[in-house]
Amino acid sequence: MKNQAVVIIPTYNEAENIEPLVQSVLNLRPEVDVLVVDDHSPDGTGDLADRLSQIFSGRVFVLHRPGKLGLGTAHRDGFRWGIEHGYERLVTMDADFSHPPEAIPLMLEQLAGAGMVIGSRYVKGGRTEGWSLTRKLNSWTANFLARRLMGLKAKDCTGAFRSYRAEYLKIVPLEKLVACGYSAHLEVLYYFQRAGAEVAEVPITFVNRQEGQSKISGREIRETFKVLFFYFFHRPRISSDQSV
Ligand SMILES: Nc1nc2c(ncn2[C@@H]2O[C@H](COP(=O)(O)OP(=O)(O)O)[C@@H](O)[C@H]2O)c(=O)[nH]1
Ligand SMILES: [Mg+2]
Repeated sequence: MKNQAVVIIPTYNEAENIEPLVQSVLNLRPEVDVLVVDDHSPDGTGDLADRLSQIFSGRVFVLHRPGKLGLGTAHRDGFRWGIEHGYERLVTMDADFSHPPEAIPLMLEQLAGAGMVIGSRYVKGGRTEGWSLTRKLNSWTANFLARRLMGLKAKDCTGAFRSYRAEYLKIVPLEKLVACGYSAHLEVLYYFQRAGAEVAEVPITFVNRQEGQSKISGREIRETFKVLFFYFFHRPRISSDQSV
């Protein structure tokens, strides 16, 4: 029988991380597959992912995109691929081990009572390790503004470590999202909340990456402000075909 869950891992220059990460996800449970969404990484991550998909044929898949198109659109393409391929549960995680793979089984189990489960740094028991003060401040500010301007209620609105029930993703108008990058996580959460879908959070320890480099940039910060103000002024509604 086909596996029910797929872990979507967007990559851009993650050659040091991709093999050990995929291996640790596959070791978790036999019923979890992996989709790597690589944006033509100059360091050859896409080739490494292809090799993994040959070694672990039927459990590891690769989506190659022509260039760096953003983390938000990588998740979106991963969602579409996962839904088309009939997975019932989808997980998104970063490739740099900041999101602990061992949290995935609980995040999948908790989907029994929720449409989305966030691997959360900001609920009791969750934390970050190895972040600079500036990085902490940026994250705190983005979460604060997301609650104030978009009305979001989760404790960790900005994190990308999440599990979803596939049927709930129809709540989100994927083609209409404003962001290409990181702030698409805010938009997805907005639509879940607006539809009244249950969002749960489980605590994680987020460890700053040991290998490779962060891709966060001034452009991402500017895009986050664009998203925050767009939703503050427009408060997009959900249409009836988006309800679950
Ligand atoms: N496919 C794809 N992946 C991306 C892109 N930008 C970032 N990523 C991946 O998204 C994840 C988070 O990026 P990272 O640099 O760790 O961000 P940080 O943790 O916020 O510093 C990592 O797996 C990156 O390789 C992109 O444009 N395309
Ligand atoms: Mg990271």
